[in-house]
Amino acid sequence: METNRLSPSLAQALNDQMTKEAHASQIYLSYGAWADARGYDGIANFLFRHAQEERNHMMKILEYILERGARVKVAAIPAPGADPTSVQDCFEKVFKQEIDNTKAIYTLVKMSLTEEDWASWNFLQWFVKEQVEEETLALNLLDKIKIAGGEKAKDDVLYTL
Ligand code: OFO
Repeated sequence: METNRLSPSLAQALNDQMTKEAHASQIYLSYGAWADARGYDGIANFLFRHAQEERNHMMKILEYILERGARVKVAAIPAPGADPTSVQDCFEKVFKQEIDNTKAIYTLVKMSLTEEDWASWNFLQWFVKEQVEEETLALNLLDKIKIAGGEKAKDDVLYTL
């Protein structure tokens, strides 16, 4: 008897999304380490906490795949890429990362809709909502750095930030 409740393509796409969340976590870890090395403890702390959140997102997807009786395939996580060149660059990269992730979530939602897999569609709505929050958070960071002087922000202002 077939107990797998996910289509092979959706199971694969959800597994890929797990890797994307793990990748996002590594990216935020690397940015956090970069900020900490420059003495921006508050920014580093924010990025480390965000890294943990991305890992939680990965676990949420992993648990869902298992709940639906499909196979979890843990894949290699790509390296995070180059360090930011400034705090402004860091926040821009965070924003871009979240936009890319939103696109990936929307692709999954579309797949679940096409397949009429309403359980997956419902599960994915949590991520749709979460992405609105995360994009807003990233936009707020960009607003703050703009007020602080953007690329010209002085070290004491960045420290306070
Ligand atoms: Fe930054 O968000 Fe995960 O899904």
